[in-house]
Amino acid sequence: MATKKAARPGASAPSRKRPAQATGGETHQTATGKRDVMTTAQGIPVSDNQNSLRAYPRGPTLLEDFVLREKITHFDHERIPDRIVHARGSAAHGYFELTHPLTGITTARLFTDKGLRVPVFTRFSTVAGGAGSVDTPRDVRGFAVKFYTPEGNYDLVGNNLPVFAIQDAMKFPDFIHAVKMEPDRGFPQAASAHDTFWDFVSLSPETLNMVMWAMSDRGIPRSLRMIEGFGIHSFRFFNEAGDSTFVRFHWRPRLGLQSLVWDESAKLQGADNDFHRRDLFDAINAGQYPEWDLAVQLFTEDEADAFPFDHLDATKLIPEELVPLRVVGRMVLDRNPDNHFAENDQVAFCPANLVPGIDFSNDPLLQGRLFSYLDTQLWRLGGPNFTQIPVNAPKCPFANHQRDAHMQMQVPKGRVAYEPASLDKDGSTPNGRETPAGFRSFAERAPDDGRKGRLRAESFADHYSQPRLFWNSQSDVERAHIASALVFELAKVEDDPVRERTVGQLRNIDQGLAQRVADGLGMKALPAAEPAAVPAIDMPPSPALALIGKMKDTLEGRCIGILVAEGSDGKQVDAIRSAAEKAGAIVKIVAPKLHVAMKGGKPRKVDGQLAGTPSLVFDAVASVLDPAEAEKLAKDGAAIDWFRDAFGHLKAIAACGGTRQHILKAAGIKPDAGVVEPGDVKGFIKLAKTRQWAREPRLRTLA
Ligand code: HDE
Repeated sequence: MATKKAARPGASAPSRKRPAQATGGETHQTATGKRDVMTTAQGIPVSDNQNSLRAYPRGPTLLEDFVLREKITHFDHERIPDRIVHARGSAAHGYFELTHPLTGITTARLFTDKGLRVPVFTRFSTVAGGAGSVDTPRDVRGFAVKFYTPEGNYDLVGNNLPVFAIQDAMKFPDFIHAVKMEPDRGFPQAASAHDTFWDFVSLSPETLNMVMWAMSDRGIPRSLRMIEGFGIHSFRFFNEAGDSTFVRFHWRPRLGLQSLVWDESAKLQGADNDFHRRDLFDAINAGQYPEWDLAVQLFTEDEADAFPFDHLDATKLIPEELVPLRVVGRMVLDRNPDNHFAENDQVAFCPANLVPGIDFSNDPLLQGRLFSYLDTQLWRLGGPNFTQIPVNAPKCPFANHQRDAHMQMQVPKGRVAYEPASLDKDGSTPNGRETPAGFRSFAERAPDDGRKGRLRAESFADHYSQPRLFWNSQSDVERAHIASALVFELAKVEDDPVRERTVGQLRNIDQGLAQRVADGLGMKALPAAEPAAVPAIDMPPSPALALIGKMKDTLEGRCIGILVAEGSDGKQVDAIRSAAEKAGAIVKIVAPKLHVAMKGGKPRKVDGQLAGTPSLVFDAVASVLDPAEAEKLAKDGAAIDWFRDAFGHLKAIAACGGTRQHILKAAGIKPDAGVVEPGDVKGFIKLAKTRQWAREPRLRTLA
């Protein structure tokens, strides 16, 4: 039988370059591109990376093909277990700089050495979805910072909400099982709008404070650069004399807070799964480095005793009116990861990573976390040597007698891996007895009447006062969004008793809220209030808990889209672009085709094609169109949606005559005060800095 000739489709010519000669001890890292020929993991040059080894041209593949086997084997093992929570994340490198030292309060150099700059690695995440889920579901966002300090790694592993959903670590697996996809059907992914979540909530009133926060627009942030961060639990600082002060940590974004509106966040899940990840990456690439102030709330044990709640309860925040915030430093994120897996996936944060001068409090949720993170990382990263992975390794010297285990990357020398030891003649092994600056725990005095038991302190019993405080601190727009979010979520619940019980819980927070939600759901009567162990007390509203008040009227860090087509007035486009850029925005030109010739100009490449660049990805939009082109676009669904969505999502619009006459008309949009002429550049820039809240009641029914 005739055999076909051995063709090598797709094969590149074998490299003629000779592999660099390795001398003793030299390493060549193909992954870092240092070697100019491809090799196997054993360093053997590969002659053909396109074709496997065949017995003859159309014959079977040979088992001896170690190049193929190694390549496939490595690929087969590329995935490691997802984080059980916070699986989807986006991260960046940067630095923290101490501006206002806390001298006399803590010995931690991070907080005492004025001007000290330490590298940080920060990871933001959603909680419920898998690593491949979308960026904009309604969810809490993780905000975890690893400080590589001169005294070792300090991890502040927080969230973008100041309170948590449960009081005791014992309930964490239940809470997470309830929010994740339901186990029999495997959906919904990355969403709390389903029965098991609301079942748990309705039976566990301690969740309500966080649920109120999550139902607010803080649950759907516009950008990771525009979220706050909170350490949540109380920690302790202590000084040389051993005096202790409690501390709660807050990150405040320099760009102010900003959120999406619900319809926008839902549509973004289709338009751009990676909206937040891309936004962070692009901003850092463009040199727009996001920045946060780190502030602390400091209070003594006596002050804490006078709070109308227990600060050891992680479902409670400390109002800023009670304990003001004190800014201590700033964090700047100025470098994207080089490799998503090596850094974002392999980073291991742990609330137990503390430096001397900081200690835990007795918050029972925090105490459980101290166990969980290391435990899960041993499983996820395969053994205790994950601390040697570059993103996890301290940047200060470190030494101990820990040895061996999977994936040991170090080659410790000498006989001595223990202490005390007399065989360590040159004193080169670490000595754990002579470390006066070593980590010490705060010498807390145990109460005389303590008794062991599975207990929940009585001071943890009030579940309604703080959600009421939150509700009472919101503006009308925010209240409407919270009530509408509750209606949306509870409308997805199939089991009537779950829905009714939840509304019964809301009655304990605020009758008006419960009524609005019941009306939105079409309930004939308000369900009975759920029994409350302790009735809510009224606290004075706290403006700091509202979101809109923390938004900044600014274009800094925002993104403006300008729609153009053949024959658009290039001068007008440039005028808008330069004014927006001057105000700090990133501007992107969108057109039906990737190249357009504007009036008087040559064809130029635009930043996005209309159908693939919906107005969802912009904070405000403008259109500069030749009337004939506008007429054509009025028949294009993508163009109609561009304006319908921008208008519906309360964005400022600069629309030219052709756009108004043809596209806005086709979209059924009646221009309001948030729609200006593109010639009114000043007016547009001013409007573009905020959402057009006044438009909302005319557009949608809110609860
Ligand atoms: Fe976490 N949490 N958590 N958590 N958490 C994890 O650790 C856990 C809690 C937070 O970007 C896990 O390495 C328990 C509060 C963030 O890698 C796991 C309890 C807060 C991240 C874990 C809590 C957080 C995690 C999963 C209740 C805000 C992502 C993967 C006792 C203050 C870190 C991992 C990253 C991750 C356990 C409650 C924040 C399973 C048991 C409260 C930002 O160990």
